[in-house]
Amino acid sequence: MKYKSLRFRRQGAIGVVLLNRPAKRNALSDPMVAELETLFAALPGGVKAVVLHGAGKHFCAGLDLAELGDRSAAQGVAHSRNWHRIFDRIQFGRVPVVAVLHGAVVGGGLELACVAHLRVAESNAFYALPEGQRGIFVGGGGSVLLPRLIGTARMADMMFTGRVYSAAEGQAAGISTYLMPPGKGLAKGIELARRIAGNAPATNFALMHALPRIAELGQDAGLLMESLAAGIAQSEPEAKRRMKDFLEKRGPKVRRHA
Ligand code: 1HE
Repeated sequence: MKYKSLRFRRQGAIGVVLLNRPAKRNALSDPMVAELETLFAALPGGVKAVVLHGAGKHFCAGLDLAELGDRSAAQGVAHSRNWHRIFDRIQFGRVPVVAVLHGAVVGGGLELACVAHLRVAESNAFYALPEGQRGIFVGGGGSVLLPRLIGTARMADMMFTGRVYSAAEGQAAGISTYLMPPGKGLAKGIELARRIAGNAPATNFALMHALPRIAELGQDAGLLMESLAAGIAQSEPEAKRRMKDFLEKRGPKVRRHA
């Protein structure tokens, strides 16, 4: 499939998706968001994890402000709901997504990063929610997902004051969980995606679909749902094989990283 604002390539079981509108800092236009929907819906069956990154000096400048125009309240709601639907399909899709962040990760770009399942940041990344200064509000799921990563107080600060977080601050606050030197993020993202793609499918499914829901439940329902996910995963032949491999000294031990 040919895309105007995206590029897709395969590296074995890994799909690499590039936001490819560098002249506009990968700003998310309506057609580009629609392409994201098409691409994620059409992922080849053999793809088991995706790496998402941006072309040029920035990951993504957020909403394409040139399209904001003269929308009515109802049109604004519809636009936001369209992003929700598409971003939801990525978050609760078929395969885990590793976002590799560099340069500007702002507004809707940060919201897109939030739907990924893992975030690798290069040390030149920076995070902001300029919506606060532009007189608007987040509309791509940021108010739901970002507080889960960094807390409501930090998100409110970003919007109230225009505060920009550096990559190191973003790592400390919980936006990213890997911090790499400039230019090294993609290789790290692919390495992590390969590791994820090697997991048992039932484990990845539970991590994508059960864990975020369990985290929103009370203890009672949460523990029950955990038991259901655990029971299903351990009953899979794949889990039994992995357990047997360990007991028969073929499976990997847990090792501390050097
Ligand atoms: C854009 C956009 C954009 C760049 N929409 N065209 N997002 C923002 O408020 C962020 C606005 N952008 C910036 O602050 C800066 O562009 C960056 C820090 C991201 C990058 O700076 P820089 O110096 O590398 O690039 P530039 O010179 O500012 O921009 C290069 C071109 O990209 C320029 O167009 P040109 O035709 O004059 O070359 C810019 O106009 C264009 N460009 N960002 C449209 N965002 C679901 S709700 C989500 C709500 C939001 O995301 S609001 C936050 C929007």
